[in-house]
This record gives sequence, C-alpha cells and structure tokens, in this order.
Amino acid sequence: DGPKIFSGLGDCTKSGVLNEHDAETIDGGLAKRQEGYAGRRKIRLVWRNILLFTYLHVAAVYGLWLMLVSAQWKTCIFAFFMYSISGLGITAGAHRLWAHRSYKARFSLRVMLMIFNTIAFQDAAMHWARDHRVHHKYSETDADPHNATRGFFFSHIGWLLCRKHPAVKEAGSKLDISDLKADPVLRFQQKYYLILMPILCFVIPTMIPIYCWGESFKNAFFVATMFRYTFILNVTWLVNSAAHKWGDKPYDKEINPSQNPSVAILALGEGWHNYHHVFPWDYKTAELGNYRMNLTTAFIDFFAKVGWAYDLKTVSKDIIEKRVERTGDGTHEHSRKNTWG
Ligand code: ST9
Ligand code: ZN
Ligand code: ZN
Repeated sequence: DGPKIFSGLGDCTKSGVLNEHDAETIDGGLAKRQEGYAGRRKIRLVWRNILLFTYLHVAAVYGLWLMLVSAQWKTCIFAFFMYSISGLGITAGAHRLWAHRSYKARFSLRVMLMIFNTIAFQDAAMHWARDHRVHHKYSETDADPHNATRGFFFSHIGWLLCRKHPAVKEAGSKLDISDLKADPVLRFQQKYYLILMPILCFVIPTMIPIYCWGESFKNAFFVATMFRYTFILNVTWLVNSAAHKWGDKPYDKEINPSQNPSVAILALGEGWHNYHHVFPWDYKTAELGNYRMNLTTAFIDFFAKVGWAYDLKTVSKDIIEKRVERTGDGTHEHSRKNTWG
C-alpha cells in the first residue's frame, strides 16, 4: 500500500494556489516522476541535527527548571518578550510577508522583521519562504517538506533530522522565487546569516540579562536563550503537526489542515490552518481579525496605520461563505445558520 502521491493537487487547485499552467506541468510530467519516488522514501539521517536538537531539548528542560527555581522574574519576562518578537519575525515576516506576499512592507519594516526573524533562527527567510511555498503548493505529498501524511513526528521535527525527499527539491526548483531574490533585505540576511544569527539568537539574548539586571550566566543562557529558542521552534512545528491533524474544517473538509485554537494562541495567530490553506493570500491567515487569538494581525494592522505596511490582502465574506457551503464540514457559523433556517 504505497504512499498517495499528489493527493493534495485537487485541494491546491480549488484553493487557487495552482494556476492552469502548474496543473498541466504536474499532470504531464512531474506527477509521473513522483510515482517513481513513492517506492524510494529512503531516510538518510543527519546525525549533526539529531545531536544538536537532542542537546537543545535537554538544555530547554533545564532552562524550564531554572525558570521555576532560580531565574529572576525580569529574565522570565525578557524571555517572553524575545519569544514574541522572534515569533513575529516568523509570522509577520517569513510567513505572511515573504512566503505569501499577503501584504507589502516598507524598507524600515522589512529590516525590523529581518532582525526579528534572525533572532528566531529558523534559517534564512529566503529558504524558509521557498520551503513554505512548496508546502502549500504540494501539500501532503512527497514534495511537501514536512508532509503530514508521514505522521506527527515527521511533520513536527523528523523532517529536520533527515535529508529532504528528492521530490521537494525538484518541485521547489520549479517555483518562481525571483521576488525573494530581488529583496535586498533578504539577500543581506542570507549573505551574513552565519554572523548575524549567532549574535542575535544566542549572544545578545544571553548578555542582556547579565549586563542589565545582574542575572547569572547560567540563568540567562538556559532560560532566555535555550528555553526561549526551543519553545518557539516547537510552537512553530506544531502548526505543521498538530494543526495538520486536530481541529474543525469549516472551509474544506477534504484537506487535513485544521482550525486549532491552542496552536493559534501559542503561534501568535497561525493555528487557523484550514482557513489558511484554503485562502493563503489573506494577511490575517484567519477569517476574523480577533486580536487575542491573532497577535500577528494586530501587529500588521498597527504598522498599516503607521504607513509601514500597505496593500493588505484579504477575502470577501461572500467568497468565504460560498466556499463554506461548497466544501465545509458544517462547523462554520454560516453553515449552522443555513441548516437551522
Ligand atoms: C526550522 C524551520 O525549525 C522551521 C520551519 C517551519 C515551517 C512552519 C510553517 C508553518 C506555517 C507558519 C506558522 C509560523 C508559526 C510561528 C509561530 C511563532 C510563535 N526548493 O535544505 P537542504 C535544494 S530551522 C528548491 O540543505 P538537504 C537547494 O539546491 C531550525 N530547492 O537539503 C539547496 O541548496 P540552497 C534551525 C531546494 O541536504 C539544496 O537542496 N535550522 C529546496 O536535504 C540543499 O538544501 C536547522 O536546524 C526547495 N524547497 O538537508 C537546519 N530545498 O539552499 C535544518 C532544498 O543553497 N535544516 N533545495 O539553494 C537542515 O539541516 C537541512 O535543511 C536538512 C535537509 C537536513 C533538513
Ligand atoms: Zn500547513
Ligand atoms: Zn502559509
């Protein structure tokens, strides 16, 4: 019973992610080659990553312990602050701006988001956005970097512990990422990543508590740096694992991405994943701009008021309701209204 190849194609086409040309390319050639890959899911482990992620998680558990028993409250608040801004570097930056182009940002906001994004250390935003575009376009096929049909562990962290499936690289190489390459802010981040990332993710967050309020090196390093970094990684990965598994599907019941409120709160508004896979161009990544459950939307709206963010894309109520009626699982308020008259 081999893996299903390109099972997500219909969903992608429905959600408008693919255009006709893309569909033809896949039908005509790529899909056939993917069949060949089905029998070749050889896992090539990357031991460097296995060791580093193991150390990271052990250090994070120790950091959590120190947070409870010996860290100053200022260090804990600072760790939470770093989690929030680095989270925004992923959500408002790599995800909604660079991967999806769901709004436009002036140079100053792009620089700020690039700095926040580097604190999060999820590799250069150029690569993050490329992988994420592949994830949407070839969702839950072998070409999806964190294909959730391969199980919770693979989609959560396993995909970072082994070489990518050849279908990912082949599909990705066909994507147009010229807009990413044309952004000088992204080129700068990529070029100097190996200098910027250690300073912004590890050195500065450890030094601030030590120099500003006399925290010990141990508490600063394990709480504000190791725990904070590992925590935000896991929150991000939950979008790929938990939000591809658990939750309602009010917009499209045929796909696995789901509405997951717990993930949405932790991931600054990125858990409304059924909506997001159906309407990936909406800057809110959700139907309602509920700020409590979508901090990233509040952040983008604030910068739109300041004039640093503009051309915010969204989806009309009418289009959403039509889609809910056509493919939803009946959990949307609109479908309930229709059923009950
Ligand atoms: C990390 C990333 O954790 C997490 C991303 C999560 C995404 C989540 C999305 C969810 C939605 C948004 C919600 C956000 C919520 C945030 C909440 C915040 C509060 N297309 O990759 P390599 C080619 S990172 C085209 O090395 P391997 C290309 O030629 C953690 N081509 O593949 C490339 O060269 P170049 C820290 C592609 O060798 C070459 O292959 N980082 C594509 O198979 C080699 O690429 C780490 O730990 C493509 N898509 O290795 C590092 N991909 O790049 C982890 C590849 O020069 N990564 N090519 O063009 C690695 O070590 C490796 O990537 C690997 C695979 C071992 C996993
Ligand atoms: Zn997804
Ligand atoms: Zn997305």
